[in-house]
Amino acid sequence: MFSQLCAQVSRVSRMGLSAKKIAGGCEGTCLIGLLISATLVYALNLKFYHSISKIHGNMQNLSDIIQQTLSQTLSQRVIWNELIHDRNSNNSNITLEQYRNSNTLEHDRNANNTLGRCSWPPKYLHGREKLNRTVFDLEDLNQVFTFMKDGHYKPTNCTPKQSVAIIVPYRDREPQMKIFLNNVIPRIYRQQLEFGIYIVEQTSGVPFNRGMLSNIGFKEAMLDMKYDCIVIHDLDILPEDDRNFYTCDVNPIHMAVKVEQFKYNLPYEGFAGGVTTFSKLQYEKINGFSNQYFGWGGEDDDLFTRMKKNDYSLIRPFEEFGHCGSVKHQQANKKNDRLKILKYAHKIWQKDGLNNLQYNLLIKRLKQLYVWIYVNIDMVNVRKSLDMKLNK
Ligand SMILES: *[C@@H]1O[C@H](CO)[C@@H](O)[C@H](O)[C@H]1NC(C)=O
Ligand SMILES: *[C@@H]1O[C@H](CO)[C@@H](O)[C@H](O)[C@H]1NC(C)=O
Ligand SMILES: *[C@@H]1O[C@H](CO)[C@@H](O)[C@H](O)[C@H]1NC(C)=O
Ligand SMILES: *[C@@H]1O[C@H](CO)[C@@H](O)[C@H](O)[C@H]1NC(C)=O
Ligand SMILES: CC(=O)N[C@H]1CO[C@H](CO)[C@@H](O)[C@@H]1O
Repeated sequence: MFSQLCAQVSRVSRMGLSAKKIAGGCEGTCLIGLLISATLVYALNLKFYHSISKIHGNMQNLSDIIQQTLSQTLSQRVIWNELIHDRNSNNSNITLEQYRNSNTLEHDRNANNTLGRCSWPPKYLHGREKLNRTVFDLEDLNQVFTFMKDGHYKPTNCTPKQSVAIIVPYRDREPQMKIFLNNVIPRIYRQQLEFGIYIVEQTSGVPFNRGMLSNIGFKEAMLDMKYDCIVIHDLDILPEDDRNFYTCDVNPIHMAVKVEQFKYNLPYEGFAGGVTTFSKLQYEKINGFSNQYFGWGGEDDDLFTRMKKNDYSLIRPFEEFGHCGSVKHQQANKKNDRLKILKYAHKIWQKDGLNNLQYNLLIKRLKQLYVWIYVNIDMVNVRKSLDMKLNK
């Protein structure tokens, strides 16, 4: 039954693609043919959705998704089919389950909203663009991004596909932060998503703890609103292409696939650093990041272990558009005990992470372009809890 449906999906997407090719040199009677094939594409989609809703009878009523499908223009349909097609082309053959869930996520959000959905994929994208590396004052950036308020933006004339919390672990990199804001904000804005930006800053003293700051950002963002999706975002690795969508799927998504500092390549298959997205549920299931990694590195490899333990795979659906610029700063000191802790990653993940997170929130302040969170982390205490777990 499932393979039958799979075949149907791929037939639909193939038809979508061929319809586009035909449209190129088409006039007169040919248009009638085109109309017929368009109707066929819709009919097949309709049948497809109906089959799914029959299988998952106890899931949501999909009828308004079908309505939405029907009301989209043919050209949008074709683009969407291409997108699905792209995802399939390389490693990830999108499963029915994935396809269904990415729709129901939208469905839930929009259950009783009177605004129409924002078009998806978004209409006014720029594609790949070099980073804007000029450092502007925050006051100037405030004047540019007047649509931002309290570190938050929501499209006003349509319902966004998802609401996304961008979490940025931070310490002592002010110029990079300004470049970050000036590049990331317009790209997410063009994707017509609802988003909040959280700059989570650690006080000076003990070594930087990217994992723990991410967990804190997650907790604090979810206190503000029920975000669908959380993006853990390095300050110095910035997407150069707005077709790399800041969204979540049924698996965590790795966005920083082709990073400038690695000559626009993936350094290794399990690389989970840079920019990674999780649904709220996924982040909670893997128990967030480990809190134990102080100093450079380790936490992202540990994260990969957590995903595998929960049968998630880290997917790269927008790999083709995954170019990211690196914004240089001084090299961090890479000497620490991360390798020792990594050995225990598979043993302690359930006891160390979101569920034993303790921090001292000093400041949480809404600025125009971001929410500033300033925290103190007590390294001795955090490590104590690790010792107890290892000795058990
Ligand atoms: C689904 O919703 C439509 C329109 O709201 C309604 O007509 C239909 O009866 C619903 N179907 C189910 C199975 O609830
Ligand atoms: C995708 O899945 C279909 C149906 O299961 C299978 O026939 C096909 O070979 C798969 N394609 C790839 C690239 O894995
Ligand atoms: C949907 O509408 C109902 C009734 O107007 C309201 O109580 C509920 O909060 C709304 N749900 C969402 C998710 O906005
Ligand atoms: C760089 O950013 C500033 C501020 O957003 C903008 O005014 C300017 O046009 C950008 N420069 C380029 C070359 O895009
Ligand atoms: C992003 C990426 O690796 N895309 C590749 C997917 O597979 C096709 C065909 O094998 C390649 O041409 C793409 O470069």
